[in-house]
Amino acid sequence: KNINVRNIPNLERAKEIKEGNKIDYKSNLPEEPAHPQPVEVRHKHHKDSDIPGDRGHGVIPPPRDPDGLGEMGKPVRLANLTQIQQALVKDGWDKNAFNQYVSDLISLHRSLPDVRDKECRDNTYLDDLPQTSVIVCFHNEAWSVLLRTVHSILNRSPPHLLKEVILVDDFSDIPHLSRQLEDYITQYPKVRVVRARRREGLIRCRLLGASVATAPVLTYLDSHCECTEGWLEPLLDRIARNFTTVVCPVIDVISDDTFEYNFRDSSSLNVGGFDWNLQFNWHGIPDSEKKRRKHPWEPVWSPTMAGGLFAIEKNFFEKLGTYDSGFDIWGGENLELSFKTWMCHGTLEIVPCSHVGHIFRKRSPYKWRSGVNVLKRNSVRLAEVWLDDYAKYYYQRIGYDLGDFGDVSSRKELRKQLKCRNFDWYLKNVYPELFIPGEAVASGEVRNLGEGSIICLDSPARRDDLHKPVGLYPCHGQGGNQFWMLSKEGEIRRDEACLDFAGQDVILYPCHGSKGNQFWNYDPNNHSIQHGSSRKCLEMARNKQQVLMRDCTGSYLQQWKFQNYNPS
Ligand code: LR7
Ligand code: MN
Repeated sequence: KNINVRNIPNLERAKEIKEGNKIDYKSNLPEEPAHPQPVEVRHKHHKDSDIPGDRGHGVIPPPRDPDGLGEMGKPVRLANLTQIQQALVKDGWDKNAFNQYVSDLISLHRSLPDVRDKECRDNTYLDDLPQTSVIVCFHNEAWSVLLRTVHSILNRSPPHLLKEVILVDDFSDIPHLSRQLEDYITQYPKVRVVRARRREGLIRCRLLGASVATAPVLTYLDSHCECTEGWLEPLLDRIARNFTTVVCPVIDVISDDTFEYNFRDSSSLNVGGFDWNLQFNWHGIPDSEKKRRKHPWEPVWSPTMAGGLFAIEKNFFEKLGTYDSGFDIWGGENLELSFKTWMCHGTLEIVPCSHVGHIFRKRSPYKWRSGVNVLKRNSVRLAEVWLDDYAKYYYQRIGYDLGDFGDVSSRKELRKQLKCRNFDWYLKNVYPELFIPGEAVASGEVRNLGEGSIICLDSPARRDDLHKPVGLYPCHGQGGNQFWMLSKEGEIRRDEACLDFAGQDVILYPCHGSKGNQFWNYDPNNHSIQHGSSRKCLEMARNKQQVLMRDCTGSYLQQWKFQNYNPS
């Protein structure tokens, strides 16, 4: 029987797949890639009770040397490497964007310290917690990193709560992830491998995992994580109390270089946000949340999730329409699920008693798709469906060039059927801290009128880019790093970064909202940008490379033009 994949909602489709109906994937390729068809790898089956060890999930882990490399999450620093070793280190970095050579030296079963707040250990969770399927998607992940993820799940999850670990291979093409992986996991009856038949990207891979999962709760992890003691119970407890709660662990940092495990203690906890490039970012806990909670170890409401590490009740996930399966490769799905959770009557929380480490990388090591801006396409789909009128602030950032983003009518229909609240409600009630560009007095590029009027203020403004002098670059008209806003409060800002002058360079600094060094006065008639406290004017250096602060003279080098100026 041929099924028209386009018309089957994700759920139904998953059922069809399970019931063994063949979907002719190639000849019926939908415009919007449908829920993919899995190939399940069969392996010989043990009964759980036959095998001791690994906390009852499989064979006994090899004896651990307490002084072994990386044990207790300690950093591994190598010295005096031979030339061959150095070449191997470099190769590991090139292939993975982390130090695979170091990872390979560390036990797959390494120990981690238990640094949860004391209350987390004493905390009594419900007796009848639901079971979970842990789903780990991977594309060309390093062996030791992937298997350490798996063992940290097996070693540190209560057996009665862990139904299965589903490894979803997103069409990897490195050999160890095929036969060797299958052979290896036969020792662990709870671990299954499912393979995508073509490169799906992480979003459809997760849907593939969900379609074969058998437990009532889905727990997703990236393929380079390590779970700490007691990570699972507090997550499942929140869902058991309210199935519309979506929960994230605290994400600790595993160093990409030394594999040191760095705990984030509950006093420095962050929640998730986003900016108008529709990029996820972290924030301190807002005051309203500090007040609502009585203890630092209590769950925190979070406007968004990072995306990779969370647990959700399977039926609730399905009710929310899972993910937009038109999202390709990477990105956007975390905001989609976050917005949906809040707007469609759920709650999104970070649970301080649950800690899972993740290797944060500085670049994406694998191939994306050629010829398309995948992230932009995903983000436009997201904006079209969920942002209502606020979509324009994202479009402003991409120069109103939406490109071909496919068909989103079924996603809009889903939103209507769920009777979700609108985005305005979300911003006002869930994320009131977010700066809304609509309230800006001026926006767009800031062009200097000296030296031929071709130079614009230009700086990246993400967290890691702050504290650096603001730059200049030929105006390109594409928004991005040349998009600035003048707020009613006199800040020149992009998202949470503000132009700040403390007597030396004009730098970008986190906006503090109390004027001072971040207060600027733009005069649309003589085009000057005068600094509040120093009374100096912003000037372009003659070399067109630097921004200076000088006494105000009215020279062309001190004249700037905001693209849009609309005081009201
Ligand atoms: O085509 C792909 N197929 C895959 O199976 C691309 C990726 N993947 C797998 C990959 O092997 C990994 O396990 O998907 C997972 C996520 O990919 P990463 O690790 O390259 O992503 P990331 O950690 O840089 O990105 C974060 O944002 C993504 C947005 O789509 C996902 O939501 C990731 O899960 C998410 N990671 C986290 O939330 C961990 C904390 C990072 C932060 C902040
Ligand atoms: Mn990751």
